[in-house]
Amino acid sequence: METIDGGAQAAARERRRWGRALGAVASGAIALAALCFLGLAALAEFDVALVVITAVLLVAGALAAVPWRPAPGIGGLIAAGVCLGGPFFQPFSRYHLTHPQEYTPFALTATIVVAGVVALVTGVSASARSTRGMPGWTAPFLSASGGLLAGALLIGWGVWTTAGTAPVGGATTTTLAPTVFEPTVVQITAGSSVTMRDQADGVPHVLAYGSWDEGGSVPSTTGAPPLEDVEVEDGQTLTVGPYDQPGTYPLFCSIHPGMEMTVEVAR
Ligand SMILES: [Cu+2]
Repeated sequence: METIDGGAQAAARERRRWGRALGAVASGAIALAALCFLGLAALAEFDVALVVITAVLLVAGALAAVPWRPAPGIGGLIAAGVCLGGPFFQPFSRYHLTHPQEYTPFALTATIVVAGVVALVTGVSASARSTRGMPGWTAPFLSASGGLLAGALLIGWGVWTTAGTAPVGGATTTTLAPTVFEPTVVQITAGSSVTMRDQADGVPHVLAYGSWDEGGSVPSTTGAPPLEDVEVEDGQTLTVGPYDQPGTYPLFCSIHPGMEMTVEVAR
């Protein structure tokens, strides 16, 4: 009897040991996701929702490292809800995952998704401890996740550098994507107007003359049609014009840092 009990105890110790190791992996993945959310928050001028998500993830990450059997699983589930809920329910996350042209938010969002999957799988299995030793899939799964993320970041980087930042000229219409105008330069002739179409992704924009570089100060726009804090959302189309005076008019969205464009009016 004694040897059987001793064996059972050793097996239980072994399960606790690898359970904690996987919990530590989950905790690290959640901390990485929290860091990425902090980066997104910084890009959005510390948007309250993103700061709150960062805080929730820090708590979940700490929880995953607690040596109490259900803790890593709970931490992993919270992290998965936050990290994977975005791409499924937030048009903003989906947009960034499919637009590596805006590389920083793309890289942060892609890392969040992979970290969320890793946290879920490792956290839940750390709590389940259903095998005697560390599950055999652990190493291949972690390498595959790392490889997938590295591949996505590399391909995205390639798209970013080749698609480049060169503005597309010649358009008289621009689209309002979540954080950018597409294209960023609109060329028209004097007397015509500019059409701005919201992408209907649930992200509102507030448009005015000015640019982020100039701290939002309004440049001289004498002769330009008025545009002062005009809100556009839900697929609305806004026509600004006509522009009667030739010139270059900088325009920006006052709630999305870096979102700016110019209207070039030729004779
Ligand atoms: Cu905007």
